[in-house]
Amino acid sequence: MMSLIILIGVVLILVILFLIFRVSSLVGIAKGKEEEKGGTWNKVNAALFVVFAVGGLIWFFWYSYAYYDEYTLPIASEHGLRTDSLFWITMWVTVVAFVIISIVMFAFIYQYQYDPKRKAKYFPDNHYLELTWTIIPAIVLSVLIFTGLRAWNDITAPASKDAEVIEVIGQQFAWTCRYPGVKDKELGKVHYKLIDNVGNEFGLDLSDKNSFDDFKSLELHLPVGKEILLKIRAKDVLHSVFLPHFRVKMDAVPGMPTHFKFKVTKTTQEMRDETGNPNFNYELACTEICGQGHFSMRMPVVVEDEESYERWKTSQESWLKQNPDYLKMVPANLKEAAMIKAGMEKDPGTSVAAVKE
Ligand SMILES: [Cu+2]
Repeated sequence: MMSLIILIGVVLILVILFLIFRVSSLVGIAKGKEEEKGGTWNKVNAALFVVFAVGGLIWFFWYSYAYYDEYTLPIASEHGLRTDSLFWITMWVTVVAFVIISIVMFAFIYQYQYDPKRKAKYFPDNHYLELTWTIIPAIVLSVLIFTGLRAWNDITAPASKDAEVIEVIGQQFAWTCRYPGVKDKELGKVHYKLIDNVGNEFGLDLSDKNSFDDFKSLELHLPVGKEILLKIRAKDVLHSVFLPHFRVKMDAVPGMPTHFKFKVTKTTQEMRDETGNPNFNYELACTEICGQGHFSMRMPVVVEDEESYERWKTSQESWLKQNPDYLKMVPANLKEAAMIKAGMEKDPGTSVAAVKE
């Protein structure tokens, strides 16, 4: 209701301003002031344009410099250095173009303000001028695009064999991670039809023996200095994995798995020391508006040295151990292997045969 009243107020003020403008110009015409078009107001307007240009440029440079830390984040990945340098090259090229165009544009506005004594000059075309403003931007843009493409090809090249594979799954409104487990280091197969609302949130296929030691995590743990391959999928709508400090951004698309490989260069602790913020934490945020709870879709990220990372992985319980009911979905001949791999303590009273029931 309040916003409606404000809207009506704004519309009324605009109507009043328009009417005042109309009335004053009609009065001007009635008084026969037409010939005064080139009078003081033109000079004032031209001067105001120059003031705007100079003030705007000063404000632009001051803001860019003073708030630099607010709109840039420290980098903690290998490819991030490359994409950031590409970003800044593009930025400088566009800033130079922006400044030149702004100065020329406003200088022309001032220079060619209305003058009753001046006659417009007819200037059909100039091939040199046209070639210049076509070829120079074409070369600059081609260089920018091709260096960018080369970087993108390297970033999206297949991950090496010993990359650490981790799966990230998006759903309204949370992220879940699945690790391949310490015994086989391979993610088990999944199928969307196996997803249920009781426990099998991954759609884990328990006839695949790689799935026995997979474990779930609500925190993304990453080893520093090692190649990581994030396998990304979504269960409902579009989401997007965004790890701003690692310059990683990849959509999570239902029905179309995506991935991103990268190497983190600083542990959480190193970043805390660098930023001087003892509470600093990396985060994974959803960067695709995915519904009402989108804002809450974030996950803490912990980057540690490889030793602590391996220790953390070993301390995690396998998904199968946490959901022992699903043992019945394991084929009979694999049950024993499954229990050993999942780290399930065998009850002295229950033999493997009993579990088979
Ligand atoms: Cu989302």
